[in-house]
Amino acid sequence: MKIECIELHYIDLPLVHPFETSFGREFTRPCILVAVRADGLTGWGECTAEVGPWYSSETIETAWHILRDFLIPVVLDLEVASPADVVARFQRVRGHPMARAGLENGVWDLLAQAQGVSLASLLGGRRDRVEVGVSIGIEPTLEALLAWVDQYVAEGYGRVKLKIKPGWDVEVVRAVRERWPDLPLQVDANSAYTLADAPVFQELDQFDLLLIEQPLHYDDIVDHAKLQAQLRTPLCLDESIHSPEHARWALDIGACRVINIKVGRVGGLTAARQIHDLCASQGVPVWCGGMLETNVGRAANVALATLANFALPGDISASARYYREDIAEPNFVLDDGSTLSVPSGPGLGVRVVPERLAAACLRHLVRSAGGAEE
Ligand code: SMG
Ligand code: MG
Repeated sequence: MKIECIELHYIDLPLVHPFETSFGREFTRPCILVAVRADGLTGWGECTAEVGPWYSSETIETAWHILRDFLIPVVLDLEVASPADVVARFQRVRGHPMARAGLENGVWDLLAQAQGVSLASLLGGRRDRVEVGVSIGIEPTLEALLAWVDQYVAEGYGRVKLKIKPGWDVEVVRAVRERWPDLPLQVDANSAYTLADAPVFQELDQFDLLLIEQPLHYDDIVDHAKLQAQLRTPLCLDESIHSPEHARWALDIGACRVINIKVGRVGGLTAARQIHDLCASQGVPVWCGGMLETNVGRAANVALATLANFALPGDISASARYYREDIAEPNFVLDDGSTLSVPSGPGLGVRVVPERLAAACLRHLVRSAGGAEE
């Protein structure tokens, strides 16, 4: 099919509850939704770049620029039979994985719809339910955090991730562990520590955590390898893994024993699946990370997590945990066994609601083979 039109929608949605990590607190979640049109169908992709370069160096404005000036022009009017056709066109672009992923994933959805299959089955996934957990941000007090853990456990979440930072780590984990001795628990530092903090992680070793996510520098693998050698708990890399090559390098030097795969951070579903396959071949478990996606990005995450080596629960919580009213429907709801059901309809299996999109849209760009319109 020939790509006839591509649209960018810069949207902003208020979060149900502010989300705080070691790098800051967010009240709303702006992002770019990419619509790819051909043969009367529309594929959707979510670009997970944020307003500021805090989690990653990309921002909504850099992604908008890269999409508009470099990625859309090489895909518009292109005859695509497989996502590989788009990936090949993006080869020249270095970096900017979230921008690339937004558009590539829209093409995956489009092709799955055209073939009448779910995105999960186009990716090669076999599951009809995926196991999920919940990621809880840093809270103003320990009591507030414990109340959130209580609530999420009561809702049925079977795995909890706590955000940590210096001053909000060992005692917080101890308190949660004392209250829920058997709860599958993991922590994420978002690069807030250095190798000099190794004693903190040695203390965390006693709490039977599933993993410790990205404790050190956001691009590091060398220090992580040194830290992993001192710990029983598996380290998991998030920020440091930008591509299948980064995954291979990290595994080669023993920088981690688990990888968090985020479709945006690694540059799209094709690369995400390659990292999954690489890890599977080495017996390294992976899980699907989250970026507070709308139902568009969430549906892509759910589809990805149907692949066999997604062996740990993902940060893919139910829609209601994020937004009062999502941009797309139906919502994902938490089912028994801390799972989400995998949509079986064509493509992503969610429908963007035009009125909601219009209400949330801050900026819009349309590019078609026939001409341009901002
Ligand atoms: O989508 O439930 C979610 C959030 C999961 O904690 C989460 N993501 O580093 O893994 C991570 C953070 C990054 C969030 S910054 C928007
Ligand atoms: Mg993380």
